[in-house]
Amino acid sequence: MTFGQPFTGVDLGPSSMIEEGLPSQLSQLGWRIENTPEVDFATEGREAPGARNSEIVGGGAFKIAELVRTNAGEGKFPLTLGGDHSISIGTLAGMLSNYPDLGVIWVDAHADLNTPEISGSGNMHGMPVGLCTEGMMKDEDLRNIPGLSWLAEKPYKNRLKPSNLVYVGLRDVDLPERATIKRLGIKYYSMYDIDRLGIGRVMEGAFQHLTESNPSRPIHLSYDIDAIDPASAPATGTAVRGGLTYREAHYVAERTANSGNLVGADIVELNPSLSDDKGVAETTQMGLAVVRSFMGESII
Ligand code: 6HN
Ligand code: MN
Ligand code: MN
Repeated sequence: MTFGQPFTGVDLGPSSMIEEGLPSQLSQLGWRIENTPEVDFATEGREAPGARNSEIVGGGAFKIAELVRTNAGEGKFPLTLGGDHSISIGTLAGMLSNYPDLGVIWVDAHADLNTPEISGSGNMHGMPVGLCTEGMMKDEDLRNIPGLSWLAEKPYKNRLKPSNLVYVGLRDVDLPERATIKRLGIKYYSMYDIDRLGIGRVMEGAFQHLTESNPSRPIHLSYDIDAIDPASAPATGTAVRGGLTYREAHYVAERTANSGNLVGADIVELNPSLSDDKGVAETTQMGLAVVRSFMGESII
């Protein structure tokens, strides 16, 4: 999926990671892998004001939601490789249909909390949280956006509760998103908080927030590779300086795996066409390392 943002090439992220050995690396960790064929997306469609390519993006997200919903429903762990972050409209909806009380850790430089009404860019990779979180969109508004009406119907009507969401890594948040974070009381750890507390205490705080009322709360991790500093992960479309270090990026994933609560995950926004060979190799290896870490790889 590339239609949630302006750059071509982000659809090559999954094949980069797969060609560099993701399946065998996961097998080595003890996972049995069932490879779902690449999702076929439309290439043209209608759009609503404020939501570029909404029919392509929303229609694609629906296909992803169906796959995630059925696989998670069979007790499998859906690992979704992006593609731009609009794919998480589908993963969130699919996970929420199985787990209404789902917790979400959103690791990203950005909050992705826009809606067509408040987005400055109209790019839908900035909207997955905004479209799937309670207190944001009315069903009647969803029904009027080409590609998104399915989100207003069963089994995809469940919304993420704002109190079940934690952000890690924020450093480029639009003004309407800031107001929304405050309005909904969403827990966040920005880069300022990571500097202040250290990544160890940040992740303790994140898990305390998500599990204090329900120790076995199922958790979904949505990991945007642009959360990581461009020094370690340059091949991405909306790079922002001052991000997670190489070790912090691992630790977020490792601590999440150790919780025992993880039931699904996304890795998104690796774009192998946006850097030189060295940058692409570094970013791909970074993505693989992060995935292995949240899928259970440990140092000892
Ligand atoms: N991502 N907040 C900006 C926008 O256009 O809405 C950037 C979004 C980036 C989205 O990185 O997944
Ligand atoms: Mn994102
Ligand atoms: Mn981002």
